[in-house]
Amino acid sequence: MTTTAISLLGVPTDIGAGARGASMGPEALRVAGLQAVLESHGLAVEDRGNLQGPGNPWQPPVAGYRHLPEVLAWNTALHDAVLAELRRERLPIVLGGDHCLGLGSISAVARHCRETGRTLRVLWLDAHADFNTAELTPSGNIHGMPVACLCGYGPPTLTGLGGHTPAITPDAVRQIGIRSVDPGEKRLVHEAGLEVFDMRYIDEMGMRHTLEQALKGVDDHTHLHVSFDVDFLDPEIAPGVGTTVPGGPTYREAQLCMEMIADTGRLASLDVMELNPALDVRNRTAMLAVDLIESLFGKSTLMRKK
Ligand code: 6HN
Ligand code: MN
Ligand code: MN
Ligand code: MN
Repeated sequence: MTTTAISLLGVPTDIGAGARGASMGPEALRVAGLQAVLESHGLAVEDRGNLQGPGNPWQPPVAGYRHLPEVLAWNTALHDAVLAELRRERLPIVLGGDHCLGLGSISAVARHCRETGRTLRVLWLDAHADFNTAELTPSGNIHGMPVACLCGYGPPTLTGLGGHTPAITPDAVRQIGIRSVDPGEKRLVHEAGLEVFDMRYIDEMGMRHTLEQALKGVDDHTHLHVSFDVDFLDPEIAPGVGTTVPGGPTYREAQLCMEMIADTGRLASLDVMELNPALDVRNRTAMLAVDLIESLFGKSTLMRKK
């Protein structure tokens, strides 16, 4: 059974990013018609508005972290908001905001899974592995660190956000679309045993096989969480992000990815991250994101017999 009561949670911050502007992401997704599109598929959607948190002081990193106290404040607020929605049996869609917010979102999802005896599967759709630590990061930007923090590599304030350290183990995660990993980060990804379907894998095996592998083992007890970093998409079709990397999935590949996730019927929470309207062209990337989210919630060209 899929939960169809949806809550939109806007988190207007770029506190973990290296470019300003993802703070405008929630509004751009609203302007692109996200709520109406979901409602057109019979889903009940409530927009909870935006969470609040500290402004972006735009400071250099301190001991390997940029804006650590502010990142903690935003993620604590998000953790609490996501957990509240899940406990009411609603499906939260987090409108980012930069990807440091994956930490608050997924630590709440992991906590809810522990409370309800579900198995968590996280699909991390991204150009980047987001598996840096203070020692490994080339930038100090915490949006490059959330998966590592969730797996217990990071400062105790962040790794313990959901009341349990680590929040998740690497075997809960499947990364898809990866094509930019820093040298030290690469070592840690291997050491941790993270399962990564990088672009080379997708090129060779195709998106269909990739998703079949990434979804293997998903069953009636699975809580499926999708963390969709919009820079997952090829920058030719999705220019509105701060950290573009060439060679991402095409429109058709991305659609198939979303449709195959929808087919599981297990999607129970979603992040839409890193959309940066300051870098977009006439809200095109936001509209593309909404189009793909529509597929994630079951839009398909023709009715399909199950
Ligand atoms: N994102 N690996 C780079 C860094 O600075 O750590 C880029 C991270 C990008 C993070 O897109 O969510
Ligand atoms: Mn639940
Ligand atoms: Mn990311
Ligand atoms: Mn990314």
